[in-house]
Amino acid sequence: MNKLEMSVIGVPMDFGQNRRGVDMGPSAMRYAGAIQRLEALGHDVRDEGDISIDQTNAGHDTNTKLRNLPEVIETSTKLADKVSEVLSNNRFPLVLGGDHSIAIGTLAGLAKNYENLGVIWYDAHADMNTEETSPSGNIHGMPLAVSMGLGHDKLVNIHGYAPKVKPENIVIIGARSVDPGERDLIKEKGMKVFTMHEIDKLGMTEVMNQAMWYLRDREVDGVHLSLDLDGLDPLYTPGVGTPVPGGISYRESHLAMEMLASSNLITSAEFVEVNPILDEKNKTADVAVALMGSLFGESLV
Ligand code: 6HN
Ligand code: MN
Ligand code: MN
Ligand code: MN
Repeated sequence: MNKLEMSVIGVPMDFGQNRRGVDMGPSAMRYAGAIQRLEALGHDVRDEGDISIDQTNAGHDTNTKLRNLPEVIETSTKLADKVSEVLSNNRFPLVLGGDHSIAIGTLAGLAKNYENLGVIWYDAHADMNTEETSPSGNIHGMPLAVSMGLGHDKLVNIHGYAPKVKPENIVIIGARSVDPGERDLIKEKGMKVFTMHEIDKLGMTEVMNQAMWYLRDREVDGVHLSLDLDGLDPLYTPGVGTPVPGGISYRESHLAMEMLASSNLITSAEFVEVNPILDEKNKTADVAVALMGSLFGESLV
């Protein structure tokens, strides 16, 4: 693959859900050697450090079911600023989470610079809830809906415009825990979803080929990979807050990343939901970093 000028942005965020610890995800992935792994592949890697997150005002009442709404708005805005800055320096943004609510900020920063952005959402979940449909009030279950323009006004309008992504430019891969309201939305918008059923039936090679051709046919001008580590089976990535059995295997995930690498389609990426407190000896961060290796050009021989 092409040598990239990359900027790594850490987002130590755990306000998008109710289990502490996922804010240590960026450290865990750095500890697992993320920067060195990418440098060894010949990329020019700049570690931009972490977005600063105010921990002091957590948990105040906001008159809404949305947990920690002000903190999520503030962090999303800062992250969107940072991602736009990285893009304006012609660098490839690689975002390390943090819970999946950070995708609201990542996509807000990206969408300004792309007119027809494509998104690959690698996840056990659809993350398409709204305040009305959410069973939990956790904003990490909402970033795709928000980015399509559905949800709380202030989340939807980060950076002053909406929507960030068109539903028909999104491909979900690995879904196996989808709430009723999310199902309705997927049907209503006619979205492209490869559930575990399709992965079992078609195999990962065919799923990835179909996903990539689908996005090329949409004539996207960039593709963001948002990889939630709970997309994999918890056997391989136990350190996540919302594990769902019956997930994508380690090798299927590497294959998917390798296919993306040789396609040169991906223009930004994020790795989210690594929670070292729930992990077994940093296993999940190790897997995240190994997948980064494959996504950015490592080969087996
Ligand atoms: N994630 N659908 C559930 C909810 O609370 O909305 C789980 C969401 C999980 C979100 O893993 O990024
Ligand atoms: Mn914290
Ligand atoms: Mn998930
Ligand atoms: Mn997710």
